[in-house]
Amino acid sequence: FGVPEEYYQPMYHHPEVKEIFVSSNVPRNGEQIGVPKTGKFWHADYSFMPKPFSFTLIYPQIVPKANRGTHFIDMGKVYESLPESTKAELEGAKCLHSVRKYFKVRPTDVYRPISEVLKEIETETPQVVHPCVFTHPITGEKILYISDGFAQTITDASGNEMGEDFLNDLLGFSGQLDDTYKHDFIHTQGFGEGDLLIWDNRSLAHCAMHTSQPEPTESLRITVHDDHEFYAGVAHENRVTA
Ligand code: 7UC
Ligand code: FE
Repeated sequence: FGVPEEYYQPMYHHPEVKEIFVSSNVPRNGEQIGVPKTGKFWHADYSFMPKPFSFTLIYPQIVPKANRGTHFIDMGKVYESLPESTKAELEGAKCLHSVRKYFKVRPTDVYRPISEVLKEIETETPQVVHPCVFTHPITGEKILYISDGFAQTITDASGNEMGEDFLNDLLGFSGQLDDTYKHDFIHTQGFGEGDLLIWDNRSLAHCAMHTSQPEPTESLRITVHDDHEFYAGVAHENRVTA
């Protein structure tokens, strides 16, 4: 599928294979492996990074009885369904992405001043800018590349902020603000033991299901870059420093 990229934070790494990202609430030999409750919000993996990856592969190891699955939204279909007037407004628009809203406090952050942690997030993962809409290099379809988890602000083609409402309206239209998860754009994909989930991280936004009652769950994840640019011109100076 492509070249694996290891997650930027070691606390997510599998102890033996660093390219594997572990989502788990099941200690092994009394030790936490990876991070519990990852990805429980709408996002596209690594959209807060200069070069997001093409595919995500998830291999569940311990499957909970309830809430087994992941919600998906095809953001290509969402773009296609937008009114022509909105498509016109999105022409040349850009979106800032950041991990700040869902950055997980690390065990080593305990007793650190929150201001210092926040500063570190901005230094290590400064906001990045991606086009609001890009063309999928393989399918040729246009993708609305925004998410509730990582999208911060949208600016129009002349660089003017388009306001919170514009972003929220787009997110609402896409189904990402529907907390019943029944929106027409939402597809919920279940999985069982032995399944391997593979998805296109360019066109699909996703949201992990996690039980509110703590049930044991563990899954392994690999993310890869394929032979194509994520979108034409990606990562040419798209890091934004304050
Ligand atoms: O802990 C998590 O939910 C991980 C998230 C902040 N990032 C996943 C990714 O690949 O973008
Ligand atoms: Fe994810």
